[in-house]
Amino acid sequence: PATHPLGATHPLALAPVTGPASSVDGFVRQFLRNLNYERGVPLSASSVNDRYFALAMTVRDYLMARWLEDLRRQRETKPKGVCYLSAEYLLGRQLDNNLLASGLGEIATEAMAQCGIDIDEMRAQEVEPGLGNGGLGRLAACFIDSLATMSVPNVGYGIRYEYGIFRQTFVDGQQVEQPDAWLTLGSPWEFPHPEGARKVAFGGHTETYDDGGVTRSRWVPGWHVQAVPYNYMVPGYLNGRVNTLRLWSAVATDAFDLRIFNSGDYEEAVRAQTFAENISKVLYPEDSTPQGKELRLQQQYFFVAASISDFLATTLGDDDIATLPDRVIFQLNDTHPVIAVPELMRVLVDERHLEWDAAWEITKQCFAYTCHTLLPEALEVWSVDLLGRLLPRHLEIIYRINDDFLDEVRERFGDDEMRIRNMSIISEFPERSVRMAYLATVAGSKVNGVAELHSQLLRDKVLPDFNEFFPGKFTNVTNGITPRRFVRLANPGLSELITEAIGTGWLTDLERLRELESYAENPDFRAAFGEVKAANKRRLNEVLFERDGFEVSDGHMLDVMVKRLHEYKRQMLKVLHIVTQYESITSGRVEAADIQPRTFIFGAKAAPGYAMAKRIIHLVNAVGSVVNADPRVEGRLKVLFPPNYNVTLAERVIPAADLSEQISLAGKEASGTGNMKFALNGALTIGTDDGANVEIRELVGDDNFFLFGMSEPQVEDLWAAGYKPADFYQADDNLRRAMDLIASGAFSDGDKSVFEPIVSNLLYDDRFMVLADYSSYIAAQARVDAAYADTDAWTRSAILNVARCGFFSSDRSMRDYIDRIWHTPPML
Ligand code: Z15
Repeated sequence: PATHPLGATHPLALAPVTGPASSVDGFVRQFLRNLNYERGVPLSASSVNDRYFALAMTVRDYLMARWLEDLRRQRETKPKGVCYLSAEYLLGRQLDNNLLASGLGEIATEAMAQCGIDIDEMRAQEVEPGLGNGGLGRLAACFIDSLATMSVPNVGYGIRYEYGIFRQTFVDGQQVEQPDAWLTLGSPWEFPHPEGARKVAFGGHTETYDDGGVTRSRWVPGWHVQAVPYNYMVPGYLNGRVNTLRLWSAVATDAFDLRIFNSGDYEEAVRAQTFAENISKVLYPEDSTPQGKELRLQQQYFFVAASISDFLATTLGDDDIATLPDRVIFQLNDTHPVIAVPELMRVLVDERHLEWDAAWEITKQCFAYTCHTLLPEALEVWSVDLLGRLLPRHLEIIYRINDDFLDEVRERFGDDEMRIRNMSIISEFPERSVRMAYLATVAGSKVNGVAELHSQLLRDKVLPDFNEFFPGKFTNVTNGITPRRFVRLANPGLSELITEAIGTGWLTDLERLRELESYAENPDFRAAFGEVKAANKRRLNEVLFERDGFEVSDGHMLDVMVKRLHEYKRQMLKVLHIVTQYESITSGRVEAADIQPRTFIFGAKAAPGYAMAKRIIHLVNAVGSVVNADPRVEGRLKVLFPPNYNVTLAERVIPAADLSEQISLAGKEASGTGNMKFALNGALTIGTDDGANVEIRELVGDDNFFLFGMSEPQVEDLWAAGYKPADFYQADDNLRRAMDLIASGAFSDGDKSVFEPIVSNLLYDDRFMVLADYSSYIAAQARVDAAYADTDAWTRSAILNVARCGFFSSDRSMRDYIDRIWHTPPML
C-alpha cells in the first residue's frame, strides 16, 4: 500500500481530500461554511464583502484539489516548465474568470439566488488587481491563462505591489492620480506563504579569495530583504488544471531588525522595516518610458532573485544543476527581469561552484527574451554607477559576459572598433551604462518581437549586428489575447450566438470561428449579430451612467480609442478629427443633420510625469465639454472620457464598439493587443499599417478594414527628407482650421496659453507625424461614415472580422512559443 511521504497512517491523508459536491446544494453548504467558519459571520449579519469573500473561497475550494494534484504530478514527473518572469500582471477581476474555468457559473448563480444574494453585486465588489500598466502586463495575464488551458506547466513570477496602477480622476478636466489601495478589504484569491520566504541581498562590495589556487570573486552584501511569496490559482478553462502565479512581497529580515534592535535604536529599526517594505510598495506607472530610478532596479532584482532561488529550492531540489535546461525556461518579459541573467550566473558560479564556461552554457539555454518596443527611449539602460552600487557582483559578471562576447565578435568580424562599440553591452555615452536589451540578446536562446512587422524591424533596424552575429536567434511570435475573458466573459451575447451557429469548442480552438464566414451572408444571423451589438451598447450605457453619470445617445456609431496615453499612439489625431467635424458644423460649412452621429469614447491614463500626455488628456476633456454642450451640434457628436480606464471597463467598452481606433505612427506600436480584442468582438478597425494591425488587415481583408497613413518605409523616407509639419498645416485648410480653433482658446475659455504647447509641438516638432497623416486619416473617416450608413454591409464586415481573427488567440501565441522557443510539451 502507498505510504504518505510524511509517514501518515490515516488513509484519508494519502491524497488531498476532495472538494465540495458539484451541485447547487453542495455549493450552498460550502458557501455557508466559509461564511460562518472563515468569515465568522452568519448570513443574516454578513456584509457584502463577507459574502463576496465566502463566494470566492467557495470557488477556490472547488479548484483546490486540482491545484494540489497538479503540483503533485509535477513533483513526480519533473516535466520542463515555463517560468514567466514579468514585472507586471494586469489580471483584471478574478471571480467570473474562475467561475468560468471551473464550470461553476450556473451552479453559483443558482446557489447565490437561493441564499437571497445577487451575484452581480458580488462581482461588483471585487477590486481588480491592477498590477500592470497596459499591454505588456495584460499580455502576461493572457499568456498564463492560455498555458493553464493548454496544460503546460508554468509559474508566473512577479511582484505583489501593494499599490497597483493609480486610480485616475479628473479635476477640471485634468488628470489627478489617487493611490490604488486594492488590498484594503483583503483579497480572497491569494495564499501567503511566509515560510517560503527567500532572502534577497543588495549592496555591499565584492572581494577576491583563494579557492585552492584559483582566485575567485565573491559578494559581501550590505543589506537584505525577505521576499514573501503569495500564490494565486491560475485555472485552465474546463480542463481541471490549475497553475500558479507567485507574486513576491518585501518585508524586512529578522537579522536586519535584530541587529538594529539590539543596538537599541528602535526608530532606526522601524525605518529599516519601512525601507525594506518600500520595494514592493508601488507599481511604477510609466509604460514604455523607464525613469532609471534606483527603487525600480531594486524591484527588478528583488523579484528575479527570489524567483530563481524559489525555483531551484522548490522544483529542482537536489537534482543535478546541470539538468536545469531540461527543467525550465525563464522567459524574460521585456528587459525588466533581465538582471536574472547575471543572477543565475552568480548562483551557478559563486554558490554552486561551476566553472564559468559551464555556467554560461546552462544560462544561455535557460533564458529567452521578448522585446516589446522599438522606441529608443523605452530600451532600458542602467548606469554602471547605480548598478555597481546596488549589485556589485552582478556588474562584474556583466563585464565578464561582455568581454567574452566582444572577444567572439572580434574573432568573427575582425577589429572593427565601430562595430564593437555598437554591440557592446556597456555603452559609454551619455554615461557608462548597461544596455539591458543587449544583455538579454546575448544571453537568450531566442529573441522575439511581438508582431511580424515589429520582429522584422527589430532584426533590421534595432539589432542588425546581433542578427548577423546570431543567425536563427531572432524570431517572431505575434501576440494574442485570451478568448475566455475577452470574448466569452466580456461578450456573453456574441458567445451564445457563435455557439448556436457553430457549436462548442471554439473557445479553445479559436480558428474554428472561420465557420462563421458563411453566416455573414445569412440575414437572420446578421440581424441577431446586430441585436447583440445593440444590447452591448445598452449594457455599456448602464455602466457609464452608474459609474460616471454619462448619458449616452441611441443610434450613434461608437468610435473607441482606449489605450495608454502616449504621443506615438496619437490620441491627438483623433482629437483633430473631432475638432475638424465640430469646426465644420459651427462654421456653417456642414449641416449638423448631414453628420453621421458618433459617440467618441476615450480611455487613457498618462504617466504622472509625462507632461505632454497629461496636456492631451486635458484637451480631450476640454473638447468634450465644449462639443457636448454646443446646441449647434444637435447632439450628433458626443465625446466621452470615462476616467480610470482599466480591465473591468475594457470588458464593457470593447464589446459595444463599432469602430476601433488603432492609429499609431507606423513602426512605433510593437503589436497592440486592444486591436485584436476589438476585431474579435466585431468592431471594424481604422488603423495604420503598424504592429499587429498589419496581420489583422491581411486576415480580414482590405474591404473590412479602414487603412490610412504612411507605411513604415514612407515614414523613414519623410524623416530622411526632412519633415516639416508646418508645411502640412499650411497645405490643408481643414487641418489649419482645426489647429487654429484649438490655438484660439475655443476649448479653454479663451485662454490661448493652455493648449499652446500642444499646438506648437505639432507645428514645429511632431515626432510622431500627426500632421503628415492627418489628411489620410480624415479621408478614411469619411469612408467609415459612408460604410456605416449601409448597416447590412457593415454588419457583414463585422462578422467577417470575428470569423477571420481566430489567429489572435493567446493559445496560438503560446503554441508558437512552445514549438519554437520553449520546447515544453503539455502535461497530459
Ligand atoms: C508595454 O505595455 C509595451 C511595451 C513596452 O516596452 C512596455 Cl515597457 C510596456 C506594449 C507595447 O507598446 C504594445 O505594442 C504591445 O502590444 C504590448 O506591449 C504587448 O507586447
